[in-house]
This record gives sequence, structure tokens and C-alpha cells, in this order.
Amino acid sequence: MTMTTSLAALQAWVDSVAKLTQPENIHWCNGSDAENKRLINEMLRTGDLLELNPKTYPNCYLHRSHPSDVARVEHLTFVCTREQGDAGPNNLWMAPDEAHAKIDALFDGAMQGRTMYVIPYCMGPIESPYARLGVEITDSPYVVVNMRMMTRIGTDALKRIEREGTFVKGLHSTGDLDPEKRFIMHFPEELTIKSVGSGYGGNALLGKKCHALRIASWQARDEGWMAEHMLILGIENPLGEVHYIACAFPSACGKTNLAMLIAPESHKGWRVWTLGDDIAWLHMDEDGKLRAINPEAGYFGVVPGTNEKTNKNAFDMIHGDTIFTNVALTADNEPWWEDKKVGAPAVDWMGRKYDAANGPAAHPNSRFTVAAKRNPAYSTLAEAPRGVPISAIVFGGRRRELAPLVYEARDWNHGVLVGASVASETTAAATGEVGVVRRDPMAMKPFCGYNFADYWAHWLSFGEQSKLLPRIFHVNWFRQDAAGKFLWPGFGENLRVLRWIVDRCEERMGARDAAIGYLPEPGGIDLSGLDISTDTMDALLSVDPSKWQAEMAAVGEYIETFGDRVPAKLKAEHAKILKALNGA
Ligand code: GTP
Ligand code: SPV
Ligand code: MN
Repeated sequence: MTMTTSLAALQAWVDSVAKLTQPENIHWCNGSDAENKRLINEMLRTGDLLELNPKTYPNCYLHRSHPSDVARVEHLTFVCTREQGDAGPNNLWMAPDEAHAKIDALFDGAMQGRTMYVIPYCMGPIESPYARLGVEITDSPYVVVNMRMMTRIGTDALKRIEREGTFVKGLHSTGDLDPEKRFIMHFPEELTIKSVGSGYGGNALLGKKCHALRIASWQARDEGWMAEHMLILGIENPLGEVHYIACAFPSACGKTNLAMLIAPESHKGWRVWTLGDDIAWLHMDEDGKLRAINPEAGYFGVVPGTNEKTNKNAFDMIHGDTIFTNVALTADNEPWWEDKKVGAPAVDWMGRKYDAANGPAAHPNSRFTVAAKRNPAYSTLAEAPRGVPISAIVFGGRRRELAPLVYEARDWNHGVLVGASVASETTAAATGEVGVVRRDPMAMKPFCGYNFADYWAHWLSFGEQSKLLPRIFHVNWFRQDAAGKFLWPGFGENLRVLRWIVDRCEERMGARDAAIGYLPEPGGIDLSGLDISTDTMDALLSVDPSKWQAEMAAVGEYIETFGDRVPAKLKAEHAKILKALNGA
């Protein structure tokens, strides 16, 4: 083995991993085009990638993951802290020694006959003081080419790692894909991640959920910043003024779509700019404003539902330089998915001849991987080292009833309660039952690397530090009528709700004081050019006191499960809302 880094700690770790996993070759990734091309050609040869129609989808490939390996596996994801209480009831926990022993046994000899790739990466703009570094070791070339689009990998990252000396260690092996031998383990106290037995997305691209959320949230608590499951967008009005908004919605609940929104016809001169679609790191600046960077450089987005109408920006950008995972194919070798609106499936996501009796042609959690710069709405401020100042934080969930289209928290502390109360119907982004409401505080249930009670205390601590914090809102695009039809048209029309949010931040819009917070007054949301009845709007903005009493009782019980560590301030906010509801 040749010495390939001047950082002894990195070299020693790579050597020790090689000793354990016994790869045939070791390759340090420099991130170049040539390297990428070589890996793609190799995967075309092994069948890990299939080339898509080069005329209509140039530089696009299909990857089919193992049918048992198509989503995050929360029941196999562990946070391994010395004290179990530090991981909290929101995480599965294992003692670090036991976890290392268990997973190292699975890594033993796991890379025999394979190449071990060493991927130095940077989360965040390479010159950003807020960026953080990591090295992922993997035996999957699919992981390398995905990490190359999703993060900033290679020589520049390695230089910064060598300069700073600190980096998150991520070890990944696809293993034999036996679900019995699959674990995603986090050791926040050691800045270490170990993942085995899955080649899929959030389980294998360790810079994303494992590093940028679970490990980073732990570091952020210690260091006074926040790592959140949030998109970042800029909304520009016809005068050219831009406000930046960060939104936390659970997986497959509309972050990518909102981040790339195209204004409806009726809204000439309005634009949305994308800074990020999944993760935001928030820091308070000298003035007391929260600033956000997107630690990622690409999108790993849900494919089904993407079309010219719902998300034209995404639809256009995934017509080139894209890796598709688990979509179907047309007879012309183009990718196909449910609600694409053009073409027809010939071969399903498992490679079988398409038969409607087998279910959807594309897997409901099929994904595209694409560089952010291909997005027509890409904001170059995504590369600004200090990020952008955030005017509003928006929480949301998928709730067929109860939660109104939009409401605003009274203040920061109430907003923390609103975030802690987020619940949403489960989706295909994680294995398990789909469509059951579960509590998903701040959309971080699967991603917070420490005890939620401590996390809420951390959120509340910001309220004591500044008077210039963003206002906090809650939205719900997914309210349905009795027949199961969405009441709100969603997608581009969501701009109307963003406008109300910005107007509230600018204090140029009144609101109705409902017990749960502030709601739009009649006419508060601009409905020009939209065919929606007054009855529907009333339903969308209704707050049913008895249902909300039951909801807040459930929130109270949930918070109680975190015991003595729950901050008194959060309980006080909860008591205030219950009281207001009882008086309503
Ligand atoms: P992750 O990548 O898993 O974190 O998901 P995400 O939050 O980025 O969700 P995404 O934008 O990919 O949307 C998931 C699904 O919700 C897709 O099928 C979308 O078509 C659908 N969706 C997004 N926005 C809306 C909306 O405003 N209304 C409705 N009805 N559906 C939406
Ligand atoms: C999510 O599930 O929230 C995702 C996809 O964004 S994954 O990268 O698999 O976590
Ligand atoms: Mn996500």
C-alpha cells in the first residue's frame, strides 16, 4: 500500500480498515471526470448500471438495487453513545463496544476480491467556515459516483481534511445484502459511522443522513448550531426582493418539489430559487440572524410524481447526467415512473416485463441522483460560504385531516412546540407500513443523533440569544376531503402560501388569532387565477377545537415519554395551547 495522505490519522484508519475488510485493491478517489467515467464503464460492464436512451437521456443510467434494499431501514439504524439516555427514546441504541464488535464481525473479509474506495468529501462549500469534512470508505462504485454528485469529493476535500485534521469516518460495505446482516450504526462521540448490508441511498451515501444529520446534529448541539432536515429556497417578488425560507417536512412530503417551485401563471414576476432540497445547517451570525448553508451539492429525489406540471425544473434536469435507481423502462429504453405522463412502461423496476398485476412499474421510493447545478432554478448562493439569512422556518407534514393549510406560531418558543408536534403519514422512503400517522418532530425522527428532549432544549436555547430569529410556521399540502381527494392543488400553487408567510414576516399582513396560532384572514391568501371554492378554503383553514384538543393531548403524552429531560419551557408552551383550546 502506498502512502496517499499526509494525515497520519487518516492513513492509519484506512490501513486498519483494509486489514479488516481485505480488499483486492485500494483506490483513493480524486473526483475527476476521468475517474467517474472509468467507474461508470466498469459498472456498465458488471451490469450495476444500464445505459438509458442516449438521444433523449444523454449520460443517464439506471441502477436496480436488490428488491429487499430499496429504502432506509430505521429498525436497523442505531445511535451508539456511551450513555443510552444520550441517544434517547427516539433512537435505537446499542453500547459502543457491543456495536463495534457486532458490525466489525460483518466487515471481516467483506471486501475480498473487491476494490475499496476511499472518498474524501466536504459537506458544504469548500471555502465555507460552516462546512464539515468526512471520508467514506466503501466497496461500492455506485456509492462513489453518487457521492460525487451529492457532495464535494476528491482532491480539494482531502487538502482541507489534511489541513484541519478532523473528519467523520464512514465505513460502508454492501456486504451480501442479507437483511439479517444489515446495520447502520452511528458513534457520535467517535465521529464514526459504520454501515453494512445495504447499497441504498440514505443507508449507503454516508455524507447524507448519517453524517449531515445524525452526526452533525450531535456536533451542532455541542457547538451551538443546528443540522436540520430542511430545504432552503429563495422567493423573489416582482420587485426583485428575495426572502430565504427553510422548510422541514418528513421524507417524501414535498421538500424537493417546494424547493424547485415554478410560480403559477397568475404570478408574473415571482420566482423561487433552490439552495437545497433536503438538509440545512443553520448558524447564528454576529447580528443574531440565522444563516443557512446546504451541505449537499446534489439531489437524491423521489422520482414518482415528477412531471412537467408538478415539477418542471426537476423533470427537465433529470433528462441528462442523472442516475436513476429503481425506475421502470419504456420500450425505447427511457426511464419511466408513475405519473410521468409520457410514455408507457415495458419493463418494471425489478427488470420484469411490465404487468400491472405486479404493482407500480417504478418503485414508490425510486430516486434520481443529479448535480444541483443542473437545476434551472439553482441559486449560486448555494455556494456562498456564509449561506443566506433565513426569514422563516416552516414545518409541515402529510395530514389528511386536522392540520390547516398554514398557521403561524406566536413566537420562537411556541414555534419549537409546533415543530415538536409535527406528525405525518409514513411514506415509502423507509421500509414499513405506509400511511400511518406517526410523530416526527421537526421531521427529524429518523435523523436526530441524540435525545429529542435535549434537542428541544437546544432549539429553545436560540430563543434566549436573539430577537432576530426567523418566524415559525406550519403548513399542510395534504388535507383531503371525505372521498380522499386533496383539497389544495399544491405544487406551484404553494407559492400563494409562501407569499402569506413572507408578508407575515414583513409585518404587512394581518392574521386571525386561533387557539393554535395565527391563521390567514379571509382573503389573506391571494387566490387570483385559482379555481377553488370558498367552502374548500374554509375547510383548508378550519381548526376543529375538539380534534385539536385530542391532538394536543396526544402531543403531551408523546412529550412525556421523554421524561425528566424535557425542558420545562416546552411543557409550559404545551400547557398554554391546551388552555387556549379549552377556552376556545
Ligand atoms: P425526501 O427526499 O424523502 O426527503 O422527500 P421530499 O420531502 O423531498 O419529498 P418530494 O418533494 O420528493 O415529494 C414526495 C412526494 O410528494 C412526490 O410524489 C410528490 O409528487 C408529492 N408532493 C410534493 N409536493 C406536493 C404537493 O404540494 N401536493 C401534493 N398533493 N403532493 C405533493
Ligand atoms: C429521505 O428519506 O428523507 C431521503 C432519502 O431524503 S435518503 O437519502 O434515503 O434518506
Ligand atoms: Mn430527506
